[in-house]
Amino acid sequence: MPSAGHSLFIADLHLSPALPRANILFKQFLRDVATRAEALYILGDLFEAWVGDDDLDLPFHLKIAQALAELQRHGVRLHIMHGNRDFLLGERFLRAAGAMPLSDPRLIDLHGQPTLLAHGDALCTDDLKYQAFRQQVRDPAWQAAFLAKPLAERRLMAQALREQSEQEKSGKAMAIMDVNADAVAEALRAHGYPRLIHGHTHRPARHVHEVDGHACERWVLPDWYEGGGYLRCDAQGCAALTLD
Ligand code: LP5
Ligand code: MN
Repeated sequence: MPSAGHSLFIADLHLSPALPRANILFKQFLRDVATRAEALYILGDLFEAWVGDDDLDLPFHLKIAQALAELQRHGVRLHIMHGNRDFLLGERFLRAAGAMPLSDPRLIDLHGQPTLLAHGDALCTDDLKYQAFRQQVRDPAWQAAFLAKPLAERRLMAQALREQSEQEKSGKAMAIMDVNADAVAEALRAHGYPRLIHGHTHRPARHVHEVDGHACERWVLPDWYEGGGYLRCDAQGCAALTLD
């Protein structure tokens, strides 16, 4: 039975002390919009970079976790998925935020409609250099070795990596950094032709993919660099909304 409430989806907020505007918008969104929902799904890249849960001691990070934890008082379920910037978000952060982890991809029943949730980076299969990098940093042994380094060193490594990433992106064609149509079709086929919601590419849109005779909706969430936006879904369907 579809429920009467609604759910919200956001991704790619890239929160950091260097971008106070997104942080202000996010706090307003949590207070004025998210508190009315049944559930809030954060589909990756809540943070610009996350180098380990010991960085929760930074007041900027702690305040975000506390603002998220407020949702529990309003009965809003909170689900968080890793992005390529914050794949090291761990149990300590989730506990502080009162959030449940979401694997990537994850199929859910969204108000009666099967819906596949993903960050989106794994669908960018044409970006071979990124996929090789992703495989390396998602390896538990690599993560344990990285997390064993002092916090200050991890922050410097993340900064160096961000600079390298920006440099490499400027030499990559836009098409390479978008999702691959075959990867999308394969994911939809493997999960029974659901609706798909993802972020990462920062190209907000509603697409329809015809896969094996099934018309599947694909919603791409916006980033929060220039204003924010979210997807609102209920039993009738989804709608993309912007914030000022
Ligand atoms: O994030 P976005 O959209 O700008 O770019 C992504 C891909 N880049 C990344 C890297 C992140 O931006 C940085 C994440 C910081 C996380 C901090 C915790 C872990 C620290 C680990 C320290 C080693 O995901 C980019 C894609 C783009 O999306 C579009 O899909 O193209 O991919 C790249 O640019 C990756 C490069 O092509 C390959 C990088 C090889 C790096 C080799 C290791 C270098 C280590 C340097 C540190 C000393
Ligand atoms: Mn991303």
